[in-house]
Amino acid sequence: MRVLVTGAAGSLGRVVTAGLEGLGHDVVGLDLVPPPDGTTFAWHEVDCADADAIEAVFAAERLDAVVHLAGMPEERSLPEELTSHVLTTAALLDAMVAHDVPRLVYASSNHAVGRTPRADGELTEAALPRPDTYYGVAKVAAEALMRLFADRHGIDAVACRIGSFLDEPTSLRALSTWLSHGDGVRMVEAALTAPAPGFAVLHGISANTRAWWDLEPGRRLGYEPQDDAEAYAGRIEPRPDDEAEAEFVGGPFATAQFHRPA
Ligand code: 15L
Repeated sequence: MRVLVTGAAGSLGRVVTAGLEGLGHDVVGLDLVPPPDGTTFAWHEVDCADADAIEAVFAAERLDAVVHLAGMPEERSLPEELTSHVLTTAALLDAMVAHDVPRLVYASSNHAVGRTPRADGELTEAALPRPDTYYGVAKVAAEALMRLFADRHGIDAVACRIGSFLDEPTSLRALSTWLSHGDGVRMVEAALTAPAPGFAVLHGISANTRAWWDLEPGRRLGYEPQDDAEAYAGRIEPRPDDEAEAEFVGGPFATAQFHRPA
């Protein structure tokens, strides 16, 4: 597959581009910044929110799929969030329809449902939107766009509600929410290659012993995580925030200190 990866210079992007190349895909990178040293695949230095620039990339490349990882990873103002996550996704989806690119894999986030209380029990992919931040609001809206384009245009669109993509878990919460590098690649590969998923949601976490987010939606798409944060449990020091972070899906994004003006 020839796959456009947005946010290719980011922490997730670097791992995913290398992983997809290793799996035999032909990768095309896209980012606001130049390619990391040593990059050998095609690269476009483009702002994903610029629909004309995105259209030009699609006109220049023959693509089979898009992996959309670009976007600010934390909460900023509502307009910035909507630009970063919603307008970028819309620009890509429009170009996909115009150029017959049938599949989008999207780095959505647990923060789309981050205000869901842990006391509600296991988190399933059917959880209603319950964002914990404007970041989460924008992820919900991006997922809604994906669903619209799946229904209206037949695009296969997999929203990966990612937990904590880190080299290794660094907090008590991350023992539940960790997504390892290897599982991040496995997750994207499954979402790229699952037969006819339509619009689908999966939880982007590893096979963590302490996980309380349902792994079955991912398994139905062929995502079989191999790593377990428990291997690092002995290294995690308790922190005063642990209790508050355990209350909601979104952990620190859902705590009382995290309120921002729109
Ligand atoms: C995310 O979606 C964020 O981009 C990242 O900064 C972390 O907060 C992560 O979720 C998480 O929930 O650990």
